[in-house]
Amino acid sequence: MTKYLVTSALPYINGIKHLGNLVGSMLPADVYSRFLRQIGEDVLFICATDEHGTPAELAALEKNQDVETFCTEQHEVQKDIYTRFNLSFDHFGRSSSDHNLELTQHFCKKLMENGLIEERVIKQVYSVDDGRFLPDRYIVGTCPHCGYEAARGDQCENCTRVLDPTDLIKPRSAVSGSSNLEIKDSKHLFLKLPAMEKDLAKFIDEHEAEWPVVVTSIARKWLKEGLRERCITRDLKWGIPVPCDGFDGKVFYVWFDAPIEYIGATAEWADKDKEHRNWKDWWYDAKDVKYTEFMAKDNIPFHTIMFPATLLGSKEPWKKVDYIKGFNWLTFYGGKFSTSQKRGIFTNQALDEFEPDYWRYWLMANAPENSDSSFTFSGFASTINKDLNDVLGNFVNRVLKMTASKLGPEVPNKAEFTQMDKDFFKVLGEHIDAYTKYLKELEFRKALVELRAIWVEGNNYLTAAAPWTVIKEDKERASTILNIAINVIRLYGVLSAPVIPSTCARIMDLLNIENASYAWPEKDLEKELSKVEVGHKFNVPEAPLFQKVMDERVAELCEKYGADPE
Ligand code: B3M
Ligand code: ZN
Repeated sequence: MTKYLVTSALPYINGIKHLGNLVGSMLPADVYSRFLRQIGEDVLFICATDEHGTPAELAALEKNQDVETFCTEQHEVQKDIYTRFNLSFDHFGRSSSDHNLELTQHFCKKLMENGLIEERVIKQVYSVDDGRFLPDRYIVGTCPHCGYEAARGDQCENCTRVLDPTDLIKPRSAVSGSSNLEIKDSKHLFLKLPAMEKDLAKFIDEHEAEWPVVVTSIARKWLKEGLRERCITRDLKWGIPVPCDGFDGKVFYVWFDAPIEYIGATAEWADKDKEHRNWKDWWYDAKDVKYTEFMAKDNIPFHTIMFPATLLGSKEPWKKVDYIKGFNWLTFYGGKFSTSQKRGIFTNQALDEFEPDYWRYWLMANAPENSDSSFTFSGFASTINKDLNDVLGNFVNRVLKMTASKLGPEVPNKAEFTQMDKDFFKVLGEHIDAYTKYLKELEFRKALVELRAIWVEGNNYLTAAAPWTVIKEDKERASTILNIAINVIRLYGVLSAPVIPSTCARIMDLLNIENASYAWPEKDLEKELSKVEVGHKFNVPEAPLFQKVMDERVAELCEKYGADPE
């Protein structure tokens, strides 16, 4: 049997992520993992915080914390947010784990043995007052092209020109502001990507037909522009030490060790139950594993070129990715989410405003799959009101309340199904097939169109069958209709669970089903729709499943989160 390994790009530790980060990796990976579990597959869903590198060091400095304490704290902060979003990771690890250290050093040794790493001496800027080397982007100065005074050593934000730190006029440290800078020689390791060009091209070729265009086009672009040797070490204290002579005080580049943490986190997961779990089953010579990665487009080069180069270059049988689901950007009113400018909505704020399922539904229905998509509060409100409230929420509420008031709070009797019922089962079945197919293909927007259609069909059936009128003359027929409708509610609870799991748990509570099974529906819908049996007691809803988001609320939110109302 195939086993499914699912990883989401690792959220960086330096701060709380915004909604775009969530929809670009972790959330769709969760929807997919939940779906796979519901169809009965063996799934391992892995994520972790990405903790090394200069941004982590500087964020710690800003908070007056040592970087380890900072990372430990921030890991918990992020983990808590993802738990509240109902992300069902099998393990949420840390790239600063011992396993990652061991594995990263292992890969470095293997690459060296295979002649794929070379040492070079390069010139680095050293800040005497900070007592540290400074990466290009932490050297600021005046742009020689436009005169902007806070240009960074890698690029001028004002005129967008790419710069070299030595281009800057009056260069100074972005950490302390000190201009006491020196250029020093420093020895580093370079990964010889050009030597692996053929293998990498072959790897991309093998997947070209299957992977999304956003993924293959970015990989192709890198290959076409010609691969260069890449420096995989840094003059930093915080990170994984380089296990080579003469490299004291140097660590691996964060992008070298971060993807290895997918393996490291799997080992952390296995440690929790050593008797039954073996991380190598998922990663080493693991021919029965189908491995899917989720990420936003800026991470694609590292996952199509850099990480495969590490794995291929080891010449060991490491599991390589089978499918990459890449995402475009989610924008905030067409512009960038920005922490510093307080534009956009961050994951912790999102949870303060609405239940997680409101976000999960909107984000998946509008996932930036084939192009960027834009978040607006009015668009959000309209989706919540129309889809969740008017369609799904209303169906559940109407059926349970009507049944309780007309026939009592038990599932009513059913007689023979009519042609109308059978026609309903048929369309429902068609939409379920399409929904299932799109989820398997990771076409989330299309899947959500089908999910909504599944909910709409229930409402259409109810309107056409009109049990509230029928009951006046034919109680038996009205009972049958409501029996079907209650069973449809359970079916919705199962089908919607990958996307809106807490709502589905509430649906199962309303139906008074203990330890509900979320097993994906069988082909035979008539059988599926008789699972809530005649006479079963259900609970009458006290409040609707969803609350509408009104215009005044939209205006408030726009004000609060720096949106320009349309
Ligand atoms: N941490 C994503 C980012 O911060 C990066 C992903 C690593 S995946 C191995 O842009
Ligand atoms: Zn400039």
